[in-house]
Amino acid sequence: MAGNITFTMLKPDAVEANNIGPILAKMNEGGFRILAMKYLRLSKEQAGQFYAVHKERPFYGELVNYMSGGPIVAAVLTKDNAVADFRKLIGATDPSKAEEGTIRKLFAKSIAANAVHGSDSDENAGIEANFFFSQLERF
Ligand code: 3AN
Repeated sequence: MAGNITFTMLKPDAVEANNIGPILAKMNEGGFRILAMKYLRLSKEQAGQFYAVHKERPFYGELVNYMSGGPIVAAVLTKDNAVADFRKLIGATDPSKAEEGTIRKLFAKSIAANAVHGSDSDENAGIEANFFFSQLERF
């Protein structure tokens, strides 16, 4: 059965462009409620740990530098069928391929600076939420 939480980050490009408010509004309009949220800057080590699954990919170094290069917003969101519905709401990884009206189509600058992260499975949603938040920080 599909789970009801997903994990997201508003990436450094979205924060820098002052798009935290508009992007959160899109998430709310898409039916997502916020269970936990924080504003922080990842160290290189933390970004490397978060993206460890991509260690072998050619863009790993760029991704780690990028994600530790400025503040982000990390959040746990809830909705029925959260993971799949959220990935539909954010659109394709490459914003030039993202559907009209999706968050990445509206706000992302490039495949690396693509405005938001969304978990790709229920299992990873749990792992990623636990990376940033303790049980006590969720409502
Ligand atoms: P998604 O975030 O859509 O699940 P993944 O898991 O394939 O995409 O990639 C994780 C992150 O790595 C992306 N959000 C993006 O920031 C970055 N990334 C993916 N592909 C590339 C690429 N070809 N060049 C640079 N960065 C990339």
